Amino acid sequence: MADESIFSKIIRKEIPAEIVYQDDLVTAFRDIHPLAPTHILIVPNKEIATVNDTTEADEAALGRMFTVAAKIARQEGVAESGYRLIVNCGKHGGQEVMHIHMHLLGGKALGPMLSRK
Ligand code: DGP
Repeated sequence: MADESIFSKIIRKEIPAEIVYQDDLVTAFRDIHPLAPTHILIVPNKEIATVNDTTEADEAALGRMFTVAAKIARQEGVAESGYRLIVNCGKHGGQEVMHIHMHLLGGKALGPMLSRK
């Protein structure tokens, strides 16, 4: 598949990534350009391009992304100090990879969600 996402190749372990969790619905791996001490991407195993492309059939995987986020936050030792979950969508959302992914960021105080500058 020529237009398959890079994340699908990571899920199938065809290209390297530090996978921290995988089950039948989702995969989580460390971001290649971390923006915080903990920066992990949680993705559905099924390739869904953006939040706009989700359907009710995807709810199990999308819900699993949250419970896995909580599990990984505990695993990484950031559950108590807190962390941020971000899902970018489309051009104005700053989405670069067209395969839905949840960023889990933590390990330092992240500051305000958006700059007012
Ligand atoms: P976004 O801007 O929300 O689409 O974030 C895409 C993120 O994906 C970005 O933080 C960098 C990360 N990323 C892109 N390509 C790769 C890759 O090949 N491996 C890993 N581990 N992360 C990647």
